[in-house]
Amino acid sequence: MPSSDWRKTACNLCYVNCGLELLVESERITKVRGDRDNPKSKGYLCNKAARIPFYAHHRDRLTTPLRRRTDGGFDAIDWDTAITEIAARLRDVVDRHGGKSLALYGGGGQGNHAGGAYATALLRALGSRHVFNALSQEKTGDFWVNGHMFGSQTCHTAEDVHHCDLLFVIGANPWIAHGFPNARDHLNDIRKDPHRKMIVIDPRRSETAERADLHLAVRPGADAFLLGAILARLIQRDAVDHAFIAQHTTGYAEIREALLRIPVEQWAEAADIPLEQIEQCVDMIVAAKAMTVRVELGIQQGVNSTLSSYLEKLLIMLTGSFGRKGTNQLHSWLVPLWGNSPNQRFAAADIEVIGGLLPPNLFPDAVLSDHPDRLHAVWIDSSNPANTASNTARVEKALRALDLVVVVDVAMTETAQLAHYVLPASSQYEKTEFTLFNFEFPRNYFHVRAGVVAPLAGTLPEPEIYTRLSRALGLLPGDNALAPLRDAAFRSRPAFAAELRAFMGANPQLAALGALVLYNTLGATLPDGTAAAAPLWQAAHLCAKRSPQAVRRALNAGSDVPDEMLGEALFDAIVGSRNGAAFTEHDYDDVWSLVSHPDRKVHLAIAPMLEWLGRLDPANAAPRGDYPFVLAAGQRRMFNANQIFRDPAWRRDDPDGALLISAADLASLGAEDGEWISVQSAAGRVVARCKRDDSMRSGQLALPHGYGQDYPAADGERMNNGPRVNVLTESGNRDPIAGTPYHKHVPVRLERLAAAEAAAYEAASRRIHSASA
Ligand SMILES: Nc1nc2c(c(=O)[nH]1)N[C@H]1C(S)=C(S)[C@@H](COP(=O)(O)OP(=O)(O)OC[C@H]3O[C@@H](n4cnc5c(=O)[nH]c(N)nc54)[C@H](O)[C@@H]3O)O[C@H]1N2
Ligand SMILES: Nc1nc2c(c(=O)[nH]1)N[C@H]1C(S)=C(S)[C@@H](COP(=O)(O)OP(=O)(O)OC[C@H]3O[C@@H](n4cnc5c(=O)[nH]c(N)nc54)[C@H](O)[C@@H]3O)O[C@H]1N2
Ligand code: SF4
Ligand SMILES: [Mo]
Repeated sequence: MPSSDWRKTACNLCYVNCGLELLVESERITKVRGDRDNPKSKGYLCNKAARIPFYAHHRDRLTTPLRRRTDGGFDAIDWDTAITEIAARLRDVVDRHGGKSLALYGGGGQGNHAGGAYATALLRALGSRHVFNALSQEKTGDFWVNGHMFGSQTCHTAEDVHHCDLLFVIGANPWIAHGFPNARDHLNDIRKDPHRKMIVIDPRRSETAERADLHLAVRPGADAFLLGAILARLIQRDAVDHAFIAQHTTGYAEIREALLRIPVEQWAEAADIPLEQIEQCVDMIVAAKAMTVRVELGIQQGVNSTLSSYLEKLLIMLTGSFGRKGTNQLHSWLVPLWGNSPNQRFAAADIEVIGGLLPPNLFPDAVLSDHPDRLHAVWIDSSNPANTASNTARVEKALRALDLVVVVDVAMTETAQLAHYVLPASSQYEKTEFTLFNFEFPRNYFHVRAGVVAPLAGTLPEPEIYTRLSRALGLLPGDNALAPLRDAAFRSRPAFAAELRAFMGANPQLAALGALVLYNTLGATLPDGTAAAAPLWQAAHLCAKRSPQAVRRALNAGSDVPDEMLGEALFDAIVGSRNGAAFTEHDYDDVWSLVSHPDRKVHLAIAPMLEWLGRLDPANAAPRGDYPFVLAAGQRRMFNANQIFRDPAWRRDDPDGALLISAADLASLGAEDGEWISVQSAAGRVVARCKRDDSMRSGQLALPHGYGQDYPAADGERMNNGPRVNVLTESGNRDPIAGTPYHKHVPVRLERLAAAEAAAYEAASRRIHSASA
């Protein structure tokens, strides 16, 4: 192999996962460019991707397993010792408290879901299905609504932004956060085309709102009032799509009645939006031929989030903006990223399980309660809950209370610092990876990435970690026992399929560990070292069975590929391509086959939602007295990317993660722009540098997501950089159904600092940034 060349992969910084080419020189990534051959992103790239070398190579990567001492420090241990000891301690917890006392937290971040398949397999083999992850601190309210409307929580709406003539953005900032492919290109195209429009609902004049034809600067947390008022006006003006409603939905009469009860004027006032703007919004909806609605955390982590998700779906359905070119759709899956768990509850924290997931906001309760089903051990992979789950103090208390905490990560996170064992993973550019963020319709894509640089010495890819652990636990047979399967895989796929059926029939106890069996057998035969993609083999077969026409179209497969070989062809296409491949290509009409209700209709009336709507009280829309400001705790900015980067030098601006504040609020505080300010909530206090920002509404503040990481300064001392925003969030400030946090609505008060404290913050900031420069 030449010592320098461009290698194909994908970006791991957000869930769009754009295709990339990385220049690798002497096993280091030195340059990043968009991959024009990637069929989804076609060369697109945003500002963050150029900084990927700061993720891949930095001086705080983990290179050895660590075991915590009683004094809180860590000893380096070898892999065999780590695996043996962890297996013994896991076995002990399961023997004493049962498999259900164990939970998985994480299982994949923005770029890595391969490991999650294996972690889940091990969890199930040990007798638990408890999984906490980031999806259940943002999307489970949406999943719950989808479950009722479409018949399964895995039915998930996609957006045809490319073809819409009205993009309706609610609580999302795609210019900065992306969230759909090639976001900035699409926003620019809409702006330039006089026939295409955009409406944005956001309290802030965000970078996206600036480009909108209509910006509704809603009062923070008042989206349900605003959406309710818009829906009521659509019905009053008889601007709904009666033909669509009659043909494709049930329950219209009931929701019509509920929406007509809304006192529009009062709700508009609660939302702080003039009635004329609501009329203008309805006019634009009526004029549109194809509207696509795009939502994100502004409502999903806003007050009344599940209700707002419901109202958003009603907006789509009542206007018939579904199942046509340029509207919202459902999409197919190669493997669903979450499950369907209607009416299941998790007793230890008394909460509904949605999409098979438990909400991080309830994680401390699940550990600290005295319920007999409480958790005793947690396995954390690709997640940093000590920074990203609500209420840092309670999360840390829960982590300290557990009998066993194991963290698998690439770096020494704030969570890892509280673990009993820390296991160093190879980075996402050192191993095979894929994500299950495949949300496109009518063409949907899948991308298996091979490693582009060698694994850092001392690290292991996750499938290897889970293989070793499963063997140490006596759950997975050794290599010799699997050899006949591997031999069959080298002979032919049909031979492998037959051998596997016989093997699994004879070893029913291995049912949960199918992913590991495939990795250790079929995996050896896959191109470019992509063994970790082996579990997709079964997924490809299932997908080909579910949607044979769509798979045929995506693969361009003619009659020479018989139905029974279509799954193999799909699997080969996916593992064989280094720049991603389409796996389904639907007709727009196929969307109805993706609805799970047996009548293939959208069920509009959801009783708990209509009750909630009836309970909304406009008197509660304004903030509380003790805490007069509303903080959006966790804004996406040009230079943040969850907890993925740790070296502060990656950021080209906003080094301290500033508190954004309007000029009026800054003046009433008597503070200077750039001053260090104390932000106090009911849960805790952080100090941040303030920044005057004229896009903010008065009374609303914003702190960024993705700060608060420790990193060694030049002298080796670990220093924390930027606000640990979840110090301020309360786990109880959450959605009553989904348990998702109301992060966009944290009541806080501000205080100026005494000179000495301000000087200490200033000095620490200088030290961190000069050290990492
Ligand atoms: N740069 C960057 N991009 C990212 C990420 C990142 O860390 N950095 N993370 C990725 C991830 S994991 C996610 S989930 C997405 C999230 O992506 P987004 O949800 O688009 O990003 P946010 O900035 O969290 O919030 C979106 C908008 O909600 C608005 N908002 C605040 N309060 C309210 C309210 O009460 N009502 C309404 N309607 N809007 C409100 C904010 O002003 C903001 O403009 O971004 C992804 N992309
Ligand atoms: N207050 C507030 N809190 C929030 C949010 C907010 O807006 N406000 N946003 C929420 C949202 S939307 C999200 S998605 C979550 C994200 O929060 P988390 O679920 O904690 O996920 P990440 O921040 O992406 O952290 C990824 C972790 O994976 C590690 N990692 C990177 N590569 C690998 C790898 O290859 N293998 C392994 N094993 N580990 C790896 C990184 O070092 C990092 O520790 O945060 C949530 N928390
Ligand atoms: S949009 Fe997301 S995936 Fe694409 S380059 Fe930017 S951060 Fe990476
Ligand atoms: Mo997220």
